[in-house]
Amino acid sequence: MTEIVVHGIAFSPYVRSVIMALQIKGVPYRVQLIELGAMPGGLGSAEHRQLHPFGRVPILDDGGFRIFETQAILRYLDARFPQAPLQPTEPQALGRMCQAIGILDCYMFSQSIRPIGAERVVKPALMGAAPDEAVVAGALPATAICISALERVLGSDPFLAGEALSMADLMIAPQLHLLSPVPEVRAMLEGTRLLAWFERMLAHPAMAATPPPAELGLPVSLRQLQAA
Ligand SMILES: N[C@@H](CCC(=O)N[C@@H](CS)C(=O)NCC(=O)O)C(=O)O
Repeated sequence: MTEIVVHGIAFSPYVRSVIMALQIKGVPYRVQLIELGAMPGGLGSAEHRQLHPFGRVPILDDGGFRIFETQAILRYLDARFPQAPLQPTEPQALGRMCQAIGILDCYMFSQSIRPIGAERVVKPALMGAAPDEAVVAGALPATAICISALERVLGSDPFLAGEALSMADLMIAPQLHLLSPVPEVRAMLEGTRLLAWFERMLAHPAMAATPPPAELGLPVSLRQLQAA
């Protein structure tokens, strides 16, 4: 088999989604970390942009075939390694999966995860810098809309697309994990079915096997989340 390489940065929830999929499918892989900072080969450098023209991660390299955009990577992996399928075939389940991924990619990442995650989690933990609270406050209304939209997609099922784990769960759970230490987000999740889903996802072997860097201080269980 050709070597599968995931190019990424350590705390990226999108990169984690790809690694989780590879683990669930039992496919061997190697992670190639892209350094943070202005250096040759670093995030956003000319070398990085040769792999990803928008300077983002993850990028998957399968024996020279390169692909970026997490949901494209996951669909590619699902076709390439059909064991443990990650996409439902039933029309409504498929629609729900795609809708949840659309909520993340079109609204939630840019309007909620990126600003709040950067200010309240990444900046203080990795750079020792104080959060810009105006940025956080500005992102909270969109966060509430995203959580309520995902709650509606989930309904009363165990997973976002219905009875079975899908790409949508692998994409949303690591993102929510990044925001889970944020008190305002925890308050929004309180009493929701999405919180029960998140607890199930935190206990999933692929989540447990891909912990974010310890410096971020993310909870590993709901109990730890509630105690924080
Ligand atoms: N739509 C892209 C989003 C990827 C993305 O934004 N990744 C973040 C890390 S979670 C990133 O590369 N951030 C680096 C930056 O913004 O400079 C995907 O699905 O892969």
